[in-house]
Amino acid sequence: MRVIVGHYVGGTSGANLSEDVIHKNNYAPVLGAGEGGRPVVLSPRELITAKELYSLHSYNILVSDKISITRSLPDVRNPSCQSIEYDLENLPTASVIIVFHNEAWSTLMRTVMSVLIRSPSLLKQVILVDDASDRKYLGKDLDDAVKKLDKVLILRSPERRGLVGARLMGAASATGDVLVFLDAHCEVTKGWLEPLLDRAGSDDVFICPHIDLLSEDTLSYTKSIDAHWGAFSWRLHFRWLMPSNEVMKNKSENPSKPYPTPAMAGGLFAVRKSLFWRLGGYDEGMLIWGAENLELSWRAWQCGARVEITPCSRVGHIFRRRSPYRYPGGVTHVLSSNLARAATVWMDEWADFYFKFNPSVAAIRDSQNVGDRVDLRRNLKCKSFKWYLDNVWPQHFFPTNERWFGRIRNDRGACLGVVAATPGLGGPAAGIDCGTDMDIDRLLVFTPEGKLMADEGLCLEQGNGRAVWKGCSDNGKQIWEQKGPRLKTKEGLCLTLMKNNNKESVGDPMTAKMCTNNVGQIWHFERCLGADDMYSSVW
Ligand code: UD2
Ligand code: MN
Repeated sequence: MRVIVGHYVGGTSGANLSEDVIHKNNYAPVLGAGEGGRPVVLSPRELITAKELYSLHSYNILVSDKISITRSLPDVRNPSCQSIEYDLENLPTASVIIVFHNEAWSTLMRTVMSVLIRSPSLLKQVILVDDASDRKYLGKDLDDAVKKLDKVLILRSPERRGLVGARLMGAASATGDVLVFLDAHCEVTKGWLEPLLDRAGSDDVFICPHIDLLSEDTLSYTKSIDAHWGAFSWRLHFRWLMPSNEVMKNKSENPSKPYPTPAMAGGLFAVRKSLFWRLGGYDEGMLIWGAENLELSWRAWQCGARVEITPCSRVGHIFRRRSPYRYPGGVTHVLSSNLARAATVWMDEWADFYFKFNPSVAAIRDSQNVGDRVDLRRNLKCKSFKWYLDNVWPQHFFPTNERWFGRIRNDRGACLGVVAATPGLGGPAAGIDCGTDMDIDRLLVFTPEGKLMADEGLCLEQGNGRAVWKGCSDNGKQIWEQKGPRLKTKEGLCLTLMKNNNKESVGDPMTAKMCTNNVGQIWHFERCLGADDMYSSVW
């Protein structure tokens, strides 16, 4: 299973719908609907309406409006979590901060109510930050509803600040010891807060809950895969990946223990307020959406703190395929400038790598003023990105100065690379068009131990019959030895591009076979980026 966080398309926010539809709150709970986290199934007629309304929020609003804002949810925690007793007297207090822009009423209120119902008295306040929503139902109606709720307050930003600006606004007025951030379309489950506060109390960690799935179509609550941690691709897109073997081993021995993650998804985490501010809050130069999660993760790790996930805190989140709201300035500009800022400040020589292969982001780099963030890094005496890769994410698939990096071209024309499909999904290996040597999809990392790595953490593996691209692992079938122009498996077989009579052999299958004088076994190694290039940066 793959969970998608992040989408690089700006929405229309219901542009084709009538004002009346856009501004009205249609929350009308149906008895029993969605209880226990079960899916809500619509009639064929309702499905048509739901489809029409989809662009408003990029989830099924008709379903959400039928589910009580105080619905029950399953307890999906591991039994070893359920039996932990926390010393509530000695845990810090919490301010929960929920920022939103044009969220649906029922979804937003269900987020708030789930927190109120399922948190111990350590919950000091829930701060809603309205990031310049223009929906009528989020105006006075919301004020009135909030006034009736103990501990809940609402802050309004008249201008659109983006999620970073809105979260900073919430954090600045928080009175609890720990800041707990949530997206506005979440539902927390039993016992969610205690493990977060227990860990956040230690003052050196950003602690994330285990994020479960609220279906965008039915709002059913589904457990997400246990074995995941957060990282990112060469294009700096956030990805869930298999954790290291060491983490997997610790998880099976001690399923309730928090474990480290190279990066956080971004929306859901707790941190001691003092640590949040000491490490520089957020980069205020970041617009609307995106990249702040990577920036914060790198900053935390490089500046002496940690990022972890606690499997005992379970929170459901609606992952959406596309972003429903507008991006003032355009989605590309917004994302590129955020990514440029994060990479420039934290990635050292890997920023050069990133900018080289993402020229549109590089073009925006010079217009970014990151002087104060560079000062922050210096003042906090933060470690290098190399330290981060070596120590926090040694399984990473980025090029380094010890790793060969480039394009591998078969003598018959085609290149070695992953056929474009769902990112990270892999599949049978075949010859691909060689494109240009600036094309990230044709570039491979060849590690000293013999792994052939592509972007998205895929490694070339000799499967049963065919060579395949699979998630990198310790499997010996992912080890290749370069012998002159040949790539050999441990058994001494040669990687062969089979003849299938495709043009330039693009699309032809690959497998490891007896070594012969077959030209399909001859590979040309075209080096792209050498150690010198990696270390040419300003740092
Ligand atoms: C993920 C994170 C999200 C954020 C994002 C990268 C999770 C579950 N979600 O994407 O929190 O880190 O990656 O930036 O980890 N919002 C505003 N103003 C805006 C735009 C958004 O207040 O201009 C709010 C929005 O209403 C929501 C929150 O920010 O409550 C996050 O936005 P999202 O849900 O679109 O992000 P998501 O979950 O796709
Ligand atoms: Mn979200």
